[in-house]
Amino acid sequence: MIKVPAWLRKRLSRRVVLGGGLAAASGAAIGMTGALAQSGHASHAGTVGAEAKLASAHRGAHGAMITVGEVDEARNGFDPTKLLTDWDRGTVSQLPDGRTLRTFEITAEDKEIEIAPGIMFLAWTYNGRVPGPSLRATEGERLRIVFKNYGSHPHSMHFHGIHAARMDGVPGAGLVAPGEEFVYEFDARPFGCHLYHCHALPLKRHIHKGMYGAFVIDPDPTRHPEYEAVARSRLLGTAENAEWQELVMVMNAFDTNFDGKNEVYAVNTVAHAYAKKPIKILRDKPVRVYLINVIEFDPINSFHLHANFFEYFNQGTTLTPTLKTVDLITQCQAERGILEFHFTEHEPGLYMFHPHQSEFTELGWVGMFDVVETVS
Ligand SMILES: [Cu+2]
Repeated sequence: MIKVPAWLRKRLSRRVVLGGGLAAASGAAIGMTGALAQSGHASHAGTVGAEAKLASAHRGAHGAMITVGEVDEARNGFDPTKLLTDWDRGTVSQLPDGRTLRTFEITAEDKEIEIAPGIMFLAWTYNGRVPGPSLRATEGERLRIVFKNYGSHPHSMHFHGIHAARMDGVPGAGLVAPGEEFVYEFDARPFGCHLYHCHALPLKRHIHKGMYGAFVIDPDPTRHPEYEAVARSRLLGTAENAEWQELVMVMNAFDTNFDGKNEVYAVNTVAHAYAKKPIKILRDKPVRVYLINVIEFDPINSFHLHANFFEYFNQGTTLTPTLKTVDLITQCQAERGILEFHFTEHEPGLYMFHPHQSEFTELGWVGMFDVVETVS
């Protein structure tokens, strides 16, 4: 196999993506995949074989409709694989009445990010990443979010949760001018899989520029005696929770030419990230996905899991499933929920997940679970 030097690999990959289109790049893609596999360029050496297999599978399944080349994760400052499990738990202290006060510090910043190989997007970010940090708290805590706007436009943080009108993060109630600061404070409730986003106007522009993130409130088991075991399994830090493989997936999209339509779709921003680097799943451990849809311009998004079915907790606000034994759910903007499934009885291998809007898949939103035997 011919070894392609790194500089040429980079130039080639960008040229084919930008100039030739994805389908026309199939020949180059085959060559590139070989080069990547041989050079061990992937950050996880163990996934190289899986990537090569996957690239091959994709050429068959989607006619090479997959991005070619790599996104510079170091320059972006975030790695889609790490985003899956990267929870921001803030800092914790105790209030005089004994309750827990959890404090998060968030800044708004303008930042150019790479959303597909060679495709840059001038984003507005929370803490320099898209999606913003995945905030995680426990039901009943007092939350304090210190928000500083270092961006070039007014921004806010509007939380999907229960709070006072003056904490709503809308114009007149927590909209923050550039260089200013605001402190949002409210109780963490109800438990569930929520989100926060900027509520400055025009709303669809501020959201789609990258100003959104997961906001998960774990149930307090002592408040749910009838489902205490389930609540404990949802509570980060417990032994019961450690039995699960939890992933946060924010379905997003980008209008790169300001025509009111999206050109690139993804989970956690980078097109085809989890198709190229499948998500490792230990076969014996159940999986819980916190799934949030924030795409603008398209009225609906969906999540379909191949070769398996799952239970679904709409908005995560119940401890019993709201849908049982489904392999597809739909979400409109800001809709979200929790998926629970397992591969215990499956043979190891690559299991695909994607929306059932095929166009979204071809434009970046498709991934793979790499189910492996549990390593003892
Ligand atoms: Cu904004």
